Amino acid sequence: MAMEKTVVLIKPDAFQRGLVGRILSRFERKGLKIVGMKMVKMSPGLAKEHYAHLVDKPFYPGLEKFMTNEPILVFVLEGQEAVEVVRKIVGVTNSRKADAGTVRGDYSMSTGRNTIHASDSIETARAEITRFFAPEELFDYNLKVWDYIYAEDEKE
Ligand code: DAT
Ligand code: MG
Repeated sequence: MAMEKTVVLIKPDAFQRGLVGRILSRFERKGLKIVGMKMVKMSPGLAKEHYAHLVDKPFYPGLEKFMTNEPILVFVLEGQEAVEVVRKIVGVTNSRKADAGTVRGDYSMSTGRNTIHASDSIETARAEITRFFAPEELFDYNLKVWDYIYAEDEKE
């Protein structure tokens, strides 16, 4: 068990479909702490860095166009084992295979239009935090309900 930070992007399809608030509220009600948040327009260079593992795939040009044409919402969530917890809430890449109850399982029918991104490991999360946020854009504030979200031995 470890306190972790992870990055979520809400993609342009979720903006167009009016899903931003509903998606965000799922993480809030789970008990994850929002420690940074902003709207950004990804540049093609940033997209190539963010999707470095996919730049050689045939679908990459379409992915880059989709992700850079319109703004996205990017935020950092903090909590115990946050990387794994958030990936579980997001669901698998192909939304048609994603479990009901996950964001992708409930809100989308597609792989290329799957509403959301989340860091896939602690190392990726670290890289994505520095990719999208300056240090002063992250907030280390006291969440007063922490005492009710976690037991005494779960807060560190
Ligand atoms: P995830 O977003 O679940 O971490 P990923 O990192 O493999 O999945 O891929 C990043 C995004 O690229 C994914 O959310 C949608 C797009 N993508 C991946 N595989 C694809 C495919 N076969 N066809 C179209 N788009 C794809
Ligand atoms: Mg990924």
